[in-house]
Amino acid sequence: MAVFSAWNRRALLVVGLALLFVAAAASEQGKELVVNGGLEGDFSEMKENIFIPDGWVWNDWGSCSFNFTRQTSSPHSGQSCQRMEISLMSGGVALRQRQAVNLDSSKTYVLTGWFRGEDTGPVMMFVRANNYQSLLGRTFTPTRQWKQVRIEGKPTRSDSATLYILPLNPNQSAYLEIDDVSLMEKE
Ligand SMILES: [Ca+2]
Repeated sequence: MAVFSAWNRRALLVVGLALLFVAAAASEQGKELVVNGGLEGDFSEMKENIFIPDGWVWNDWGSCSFNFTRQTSSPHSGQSCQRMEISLMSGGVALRQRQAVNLDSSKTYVLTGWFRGEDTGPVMMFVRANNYQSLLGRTFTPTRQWKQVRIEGKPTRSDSATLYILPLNPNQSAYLEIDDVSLMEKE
């Protein structure tokens, strides 16, 4: 019995330590620059068939057809994520943060997001300066399962910049779902 309870205590300690490591991995240390990265709360109807939550807006250009909706079916976390349905003829559409942030080229940033989708083609997640130059980011191709994209690095220069998520060349009837977006300035 004494042996059993000693083993039990050790098992509890191991589980406790493992949970500590999980918690450390889940929350990167630093200053979060994304507003409502979880895409939670009320989604406002900004235009017909365009529902977007606080902190975010959209941009579109050229000739394309799309809608933005609140997806509540198995979001990556919380109650909701952002769904984009796109059929482009020419031009493009992006989800972006409403507010620009100031990036410092002497600091390291971690940009992460969770994505799933179909027929999106390559998607770019990046932080863009006012002159359209990308300061930090990369392209990736989502699958139908949630997958995290993580980029760590220093911006190419110090500037005010805005976070964009942009399908570069979606096929007809593409959809993209977005959740848990973060831009962390490391300490
Ligand atoms: Ca969420």
